[in-house]
Amino acid sequence: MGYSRLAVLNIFLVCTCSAAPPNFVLLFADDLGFGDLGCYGHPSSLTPNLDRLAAAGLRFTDFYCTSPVCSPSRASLLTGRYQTRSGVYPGVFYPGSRGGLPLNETTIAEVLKPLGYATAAVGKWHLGFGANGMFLPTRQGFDQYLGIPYSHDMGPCWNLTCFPPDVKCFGLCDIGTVTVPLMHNEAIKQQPVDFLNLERAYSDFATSFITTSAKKKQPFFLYYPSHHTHYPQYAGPGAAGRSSRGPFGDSLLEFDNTIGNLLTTLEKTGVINNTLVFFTSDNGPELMRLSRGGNSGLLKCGKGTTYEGGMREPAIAYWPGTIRPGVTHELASTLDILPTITGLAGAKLPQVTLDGVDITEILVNQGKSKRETMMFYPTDPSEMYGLFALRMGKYKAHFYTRGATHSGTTPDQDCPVFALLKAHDPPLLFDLESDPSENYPLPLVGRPELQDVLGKIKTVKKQFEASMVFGESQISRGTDPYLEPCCNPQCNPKPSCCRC
Ligand code: CSN
Ligand code: MG
Repeated sequence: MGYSRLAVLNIFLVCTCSAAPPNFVLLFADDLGFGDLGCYGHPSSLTPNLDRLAAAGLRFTDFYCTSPVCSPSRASLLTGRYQTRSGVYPGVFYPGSRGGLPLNETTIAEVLKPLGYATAAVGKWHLGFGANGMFLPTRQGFDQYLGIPYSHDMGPCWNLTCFPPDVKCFGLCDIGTVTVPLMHNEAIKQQPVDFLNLERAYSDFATSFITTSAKKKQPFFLYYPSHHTHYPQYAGPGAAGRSSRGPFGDSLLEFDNTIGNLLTTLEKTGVINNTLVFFTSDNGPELMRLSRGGNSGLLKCGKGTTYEGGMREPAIAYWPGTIRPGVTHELASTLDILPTITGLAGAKLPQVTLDGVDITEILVNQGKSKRETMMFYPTDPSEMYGLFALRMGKYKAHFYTRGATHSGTTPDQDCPVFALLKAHDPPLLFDLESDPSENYPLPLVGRPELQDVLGKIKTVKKQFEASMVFGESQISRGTDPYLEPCCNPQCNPKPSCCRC
């Protein structure tokens, strides 16, 4: 009896000690559409490193984020929960926002910390700043942070010049707020940020984090939400003018260069075979920026809408020796990243309602997804309207549709803001396998099998909505100009004096 217990204990020790827990590198593009990468059909994007990940890794065709705008999508990625639960809605956070991702939400970084992981975030946070930086990444499980805490158009963009330095970037930015700051942990390191050298700073920070962790044999989690390819696009000397796709292509190339540096570092430090690299984007392309916006490829509309172009995203998983090269058509979401990382690391799931499922079976065996449905909330979710759309298997039903400012300018009349909120009863039903572009609503008359599908979708919708507990809206808490990050807090007149 005593002997067998010891033997069991011994086997347990051998197993846990011999396999080092895997590292995680989570790469998150901003406003990058389904059609923006060469490996998703774009003819002129230049992304040799993302192409390398896709060729040697697993590429998803049916991968979704949870919101057609930024902050809610990021909240879901880091918590594994729909944004309605955490209260990260409606719309997005601003520099002076009072709210942020609530501190009692558990992020991926907080899941991994108890196991001894080193954690770092670099790039665009956009889950709040708050009084005394109370919502920064360092308060949400990240040991270190280097980045701009929100969108880089949330400040006057007079310092946003492209390379060569005398060429002004395109378009307008928010001129009412402070200039864009670069934060290191909780301190302002530079204001306004020097965009031409920003990517180099990010790359150096991230590669040194990987090198230090690998040398210490400490497992690590690197979260790199890039500003690329959000408007206004910028690129430093390593990428400006080097793609054939113009400023959008240059900005994407600059992100891709950093991905290349990270891969080289993972190789050099000998941890590449024990690291899951995952790439995706926060929401669809900003079509209102014309050729400077991204592209949703064959999908309908883009950012701000609950059509496929707003929320279906490129996604690539790469882990040499563990993930075989291939393409998967399984349904998956940013919601699934937290449970999957938790499972792979052997960590504990947060004791809250999770909306994500573990997709390890898809990653390592190209197996089936446990995910049966995907819910589509608009930028301003409410209990009154509930879900705008629901995908179940290959079918998607739209209960409401609406265009968006961010999706203006394309010839499709359903995309721009002029397409007002429209209720559909019966819902518009699409077969996304035969019609991924949502061009042809299925006729329901005389089609009992489709009536049946719609009945099931309605039942699932009702159950889901009945179980959804809306968190108190964090973005409706509003803004206070005194909360805008200023490196010279007592200066006058604000915000123009915030320069250091
Ligand atoms: S987002 O882009 O933060 O990537 O979603 O930079 O929805 O009003 C969105 N918005 C500024 C933005 C404003 C952004 C909005
Ligand atoms: Mg975005």
